[in-house]
Amino acid sequence: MPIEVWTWPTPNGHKVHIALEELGLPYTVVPVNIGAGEQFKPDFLAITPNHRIPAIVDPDGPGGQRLTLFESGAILIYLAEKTGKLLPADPAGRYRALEWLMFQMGGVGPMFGQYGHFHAYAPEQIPYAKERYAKEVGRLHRVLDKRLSDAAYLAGEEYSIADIATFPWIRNPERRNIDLADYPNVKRWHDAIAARPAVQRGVQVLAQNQRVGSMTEKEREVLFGNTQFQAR
Ligand SMILES: N[C@@H](CCC(=O)N[C@@H](CS)C(=O)NCC(=O)O)C(=O)O
Repeated sequence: MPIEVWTWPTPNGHKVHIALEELGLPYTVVPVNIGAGEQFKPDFLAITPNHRIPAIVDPDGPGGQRLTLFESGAILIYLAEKTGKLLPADPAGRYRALEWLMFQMGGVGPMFGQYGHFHAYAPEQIPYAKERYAKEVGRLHRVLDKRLSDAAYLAGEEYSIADIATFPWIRNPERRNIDLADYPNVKRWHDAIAARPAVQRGVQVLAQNQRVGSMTEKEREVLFGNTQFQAR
């Protein structure tokens, strides 16, 4: 039975789409339009109390039991362990992959997200916030560049879920006013991953739903207003 992926075409969604394509696992997509507030519907809340995409339902989870899972990092670890792929087999390599996966989950994702918020979405211009997250985005690119000057991929010589988690946040660098020419090792790594057929398929999942142009008032209210913050 295919894995259900509750998702939307955003960087965190793309991680799971890419991993599933790389692994060749059968999956079906359940679109959750986060601009329209579908993340607050009871059927989605039953899978994730955090009402954020992505989440999965694997009818054939551990012990043959149905498994629901949210948080993209946990989903990537699960898919890697389910298949025995995309995580180095040797313990040191495995911890290296988990280290960079956590770096993405706790650093790159949240910081780049805040950069986007204060540069593109905040209703008022807050120079301190804009500058803080721009500096943090630059710093995180420098850390990645240094790592990738020592190794082909984040975990070492093997492509892993750490790369899959990070790539969707590095593509479209112009969104963060980043020129990858300033980070040559990140650029080399980015170009190698972007050329992978599974990655090209993964970023196309639900691509027709990607927002073009600026956010509507309704989307702004759902994502940043009372709808987002009401108790559930
Ligand atoms: N740490 C979570 C973050 C998930 C997340 O922030 N998802 C965003 C889209 S990229 C979302 O669902 N936003 C909906 C909302 O803010 O209401 C993960 O990696 O899965």
